[in-house]
Amino acid sequence: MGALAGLVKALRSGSMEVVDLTQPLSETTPIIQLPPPFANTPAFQLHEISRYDDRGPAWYWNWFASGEHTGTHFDAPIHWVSGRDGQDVAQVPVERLIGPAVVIDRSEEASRDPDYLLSVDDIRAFEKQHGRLPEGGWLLYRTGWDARAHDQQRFLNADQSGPHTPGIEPECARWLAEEAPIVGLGVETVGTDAGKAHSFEPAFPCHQYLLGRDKYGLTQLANLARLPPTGAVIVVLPLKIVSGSGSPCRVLALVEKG
Ligand code: 23J
Ligand code: MN
Repeated sequence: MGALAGLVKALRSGSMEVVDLTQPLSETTPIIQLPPPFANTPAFQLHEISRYDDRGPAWYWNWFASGEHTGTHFDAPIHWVSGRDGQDVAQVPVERLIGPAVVIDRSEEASRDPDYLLSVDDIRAFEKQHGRLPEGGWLLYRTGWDARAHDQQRFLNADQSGPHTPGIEPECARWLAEEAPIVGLGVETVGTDAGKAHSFEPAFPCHQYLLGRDKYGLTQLANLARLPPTGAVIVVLPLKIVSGSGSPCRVLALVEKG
């Protein structure tokens, strides 16, 4: 049996399941808030064109407005100055949008410390137990932050000193970009970088290092708790926005049931 026939059989028999890693996209989807003097992105907006009425008696349709970096979304290399000569979202090779995923779970640590940062040692410890990070694959970082995604205030978790959300140490971001065989990093938070990453050296190290190395970011993921530490395959589907720096995207995971 060929691989695709096997896939179809597994999906039909239920021995393989499709998990939606996408958060719902609406006016209330949380968006990042940058401090002055920086410009901010608008929230997602849906505008009705007609709904079986005088404007269109037999059809319902809308138009929408949205920032590229809204909700579950994809960061293309060109999003950051370190990747300014790199791919825009329409230029990303599709082979790199489907691949193996591993899940590192630090939800307990992040519930105790919202500024928790993942280190290279953490990844080495994971690799000792589960094998090396996957070639051409994705590291998905579970922090439990998906439980806050319906509430902008709790999701951004900001006080006078700025946002407090878990992330990745600068050295770990460098290591993931330069030494790990992955193509991308996925997180549950509003961006791939920690809330405090504006004060890191370099600032926003996940953006700086990964996008500067032709790697990708994936944010505001849902349902990572339903994935095994290794063995899932994800399909990442940003819109093909010509010259786009990123895009809201649908992310699906294929998981074999044990
Ligand atoms: C613009 C500036 C800073 C950041 C971001 C966007 C993101 O997190 C993003 O969505 O790419 S940190
Ligand atoms: Mn982004």
